[in-house]
Amino acid sequence: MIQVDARPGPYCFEPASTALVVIDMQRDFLDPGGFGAALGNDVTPLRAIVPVVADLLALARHHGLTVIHTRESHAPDLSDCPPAKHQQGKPGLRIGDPGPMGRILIRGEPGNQIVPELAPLDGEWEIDKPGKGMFYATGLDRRLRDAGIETLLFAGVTTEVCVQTSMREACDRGYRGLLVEDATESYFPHFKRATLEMVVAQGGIIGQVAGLAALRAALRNKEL
Ligand code: TIU
Repeated sequence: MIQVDARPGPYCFEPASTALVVIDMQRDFLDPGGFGAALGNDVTPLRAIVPVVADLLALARHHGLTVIHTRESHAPDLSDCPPAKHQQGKPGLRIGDPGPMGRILIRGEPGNQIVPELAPLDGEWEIDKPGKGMFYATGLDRRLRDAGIETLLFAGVTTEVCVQTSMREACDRGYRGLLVEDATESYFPHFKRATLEMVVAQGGIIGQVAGLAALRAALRNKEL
């Protein structure tokens, strides 16, 4: 059993029953001209975590964890995008509209690809999700159960939207989650800080938090 020095207490997991979930590290959110920028955000802080997420991916791959990549995406005919979601955001910059990287948040468009530095490898799971949470309309719960996955390490963007939603959904379904705090980012630093506090408050009400260094140290101890 691996034991990570986490907050608010130790986080224990077995690599064989653990998946790393990298949420939505796609150009739509990280590159200028994408959905995140279209919403009025500075994408620079999100770009900055790419090397950390790459290191986390390398660590997970080295230790044989299941690796899952998600993309927030919709069908070209928007049949999986409810009007309420379509109307969110700034007027005139909607999901499905043409942008510099193709249609915004549409499956298969250049902007919908995971950034090349974090590209999925053969055999890793790629989950296209029409919601903010990774369980809604994806069939992921069944797949995780079939694979014997019980614990989930979370990384990606944005901390308070898709990452936190997915972590809460996971908690409700009986998975124990660890948020890797330097491998997640928000357009709003205070939202990230608040999310980390929310996760660990009340005895870890929806999961736990640790940095990549603590995770690495725990895995290294296992090898000694
Ligand atoms: N806008 C924002 O902060 N996030 C999203 O719309 N999607 C994700 O978090 N992936």
